[in-house]
Amino acid sequence: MKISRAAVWKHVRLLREEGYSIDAQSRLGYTLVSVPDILTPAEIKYGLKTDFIAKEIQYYIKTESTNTDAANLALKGASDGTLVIAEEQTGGRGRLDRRWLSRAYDNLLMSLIFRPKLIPQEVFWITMLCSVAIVMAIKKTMDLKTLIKWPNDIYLNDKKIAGILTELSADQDRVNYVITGIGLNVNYDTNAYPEIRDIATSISCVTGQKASRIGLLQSILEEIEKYYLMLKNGNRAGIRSEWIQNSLIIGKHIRIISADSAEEGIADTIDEDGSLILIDNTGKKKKIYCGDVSLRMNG
Ligand code: BT5
Repeated sequence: MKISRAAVWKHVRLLREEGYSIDAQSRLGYTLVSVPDILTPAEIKYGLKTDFIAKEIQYYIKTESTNTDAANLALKGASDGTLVIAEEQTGGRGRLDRRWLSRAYDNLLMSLIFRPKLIPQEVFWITMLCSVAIVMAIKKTMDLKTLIKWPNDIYLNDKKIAGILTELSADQDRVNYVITGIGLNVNYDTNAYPEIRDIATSISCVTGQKASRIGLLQSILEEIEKYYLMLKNGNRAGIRSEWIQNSLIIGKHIRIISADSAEEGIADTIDEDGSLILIDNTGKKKKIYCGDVSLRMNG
């Protein structure tokens, strides 16, 4: 392909503006020295080994909430596996309209659109498989052991490193789409937000080094595809067993707090319907549905 020197120079200048470091030597040409840790669709797709997860990507430098964007895209017919990702959110949210805090370019802020053949009561499987996928990806790429805190958090060294927010649109007996939002602290600095300093952590907080977000993101997407295929193929037991093996709470004394009650006991297991089985102080088994409960560890 013929391309003029001026055109090459223009592209190099644009890449430099995006953060790519490019050396120029007369007569030898240009050398790519380093790529920035940005989450553009081209960077995400380069080397990504998935068939349908993140084949479609919507990227924002700044947006209100990737979950809201993903819901809007899903309404317009976006396909199963579409990824929405942002460098910064102005209205990142958790459950019950709690806030999700993240400085621009530090962390992973993303939402995936799923179109599973599930009834609304089975949607917890999506949260469950995404939790397992995140744990596996952090282990593979960072060699760090994280644990899942029912129903929707990932912990590292007893502090929260990731939160998952699953939202859905459904008729009575059929899911139209599921949006799973993931906030994962990669290079979050504990001084960034005093209000979560004591409860939050990140990869870099633990390793003492800045981590590359793109490699971790690709691994998460690949693991999500793997476990989503397990769900599609009917291997729910496989997902549940990985979840149980990587649980922070099973066997521990916990307290479950909801708007109008509190229950205490030992977390026994997670049932096939997504509920938590609690053995209370009298030895009686109780089923706890996730709804809007908070879970505290009593040691
Ligand atoms: C969650 O809610 O943990 C789900 C968070 C999901 C965030 C993602 S980011 C991409 C997508 N777009 C969105 O708008 N949301 C999703 P919940 O269990 O309600 O926990 C919220 C609580 O976690 C807050 O009240 C804080 O105490 C704490 N928190 C906030 N930011 C945090 C952070 N960066 N790291 C750890 N904890 C945090």
